[in-house]
Amino acid sequence: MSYEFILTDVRGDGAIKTGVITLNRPKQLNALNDGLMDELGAAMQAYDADEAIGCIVLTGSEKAFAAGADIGAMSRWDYMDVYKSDYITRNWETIRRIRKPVIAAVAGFALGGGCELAMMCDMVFAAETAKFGQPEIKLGIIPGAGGTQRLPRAVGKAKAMDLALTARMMDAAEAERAGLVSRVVPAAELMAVTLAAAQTICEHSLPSVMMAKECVNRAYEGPLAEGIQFERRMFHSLFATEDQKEGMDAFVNKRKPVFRHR
Ligand code: DAK
Repeated sequence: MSYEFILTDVRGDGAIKTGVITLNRPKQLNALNDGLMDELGAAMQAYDADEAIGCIVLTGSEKAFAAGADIGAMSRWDYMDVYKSDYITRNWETIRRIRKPVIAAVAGFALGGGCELAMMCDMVFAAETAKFGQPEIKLGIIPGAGGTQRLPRAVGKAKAMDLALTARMMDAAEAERAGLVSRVVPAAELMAVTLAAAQTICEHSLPSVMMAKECVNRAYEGPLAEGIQFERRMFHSLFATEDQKEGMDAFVNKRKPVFRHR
């Protein structure tokens, strides 16, 4: 399938591989317009449905992961335009329905909707050049794709307020200290490190990977007691898989497991 605003590529040398999606509107610093978000959702869903894919990596350019929602397009819309078209919910939230792990590999700007898109992914790996921010307040709006909710959960109220109210940017080191980012690496190593982590994930049993993702997201999105109960049910259910028998038998017999992702 060919796309106008993104590039897709399959990477890895194992039986299960990584689907890479690269945002590709370089002249606009990957500003996220409706067409791009439709394509991103379609590409994510295609990888999610592909049995040969175990992990998805979402990345941008050296200069920008994404500099936000497309301000030029938004500047023409009024209340009824965004309300009636269900702006954001309609296509941005496709990524939240993806069941395989999604890693954001961020270099350069991740601002506004770009920062929100990174936060919708399961992990953020950052180049030392990465800059995160929610500068919507400068445009007379507020974060509208989950930023006011996910940012405080990731970095705490103090920093979330600071970023959303002053519009300042946070560099990669600060983002890692604050808990938004899992790893910071030199820009030249970003894709290699991210693809290596993705490959490691691909080698694990896919059902347990998917259930671990679902459980961690419960912790992030719901109350503790419900999350613990959900995790316990998922944990019990993994004893019904062939991969649990294989993984434990391999450990006991000191050999490498051969997962069949069942
Ligand atoms: N949209 C459209 N074009 C953008 C853009 C954006 N967000 N960001 C950059 N560009 C374009 C610039 O206009 C410029 O285009 P030309 O002039 O060359 O045609 C080109 O990309 C290069 O940008 P600069 O020349 O500005 O590059 P610099 O290196 O000087 O500056 C910058 C880089 C990232 C600091 C600067 O471009 C910048 O401040 N960009 C805007 C960042 C921003 O404000 N982002 C937040 C966007 S608002 C909602 C839900 C969600 C949202 C809204 C509503 N609802 C539910 C209703 C989300 C909103 C946002 O994300």
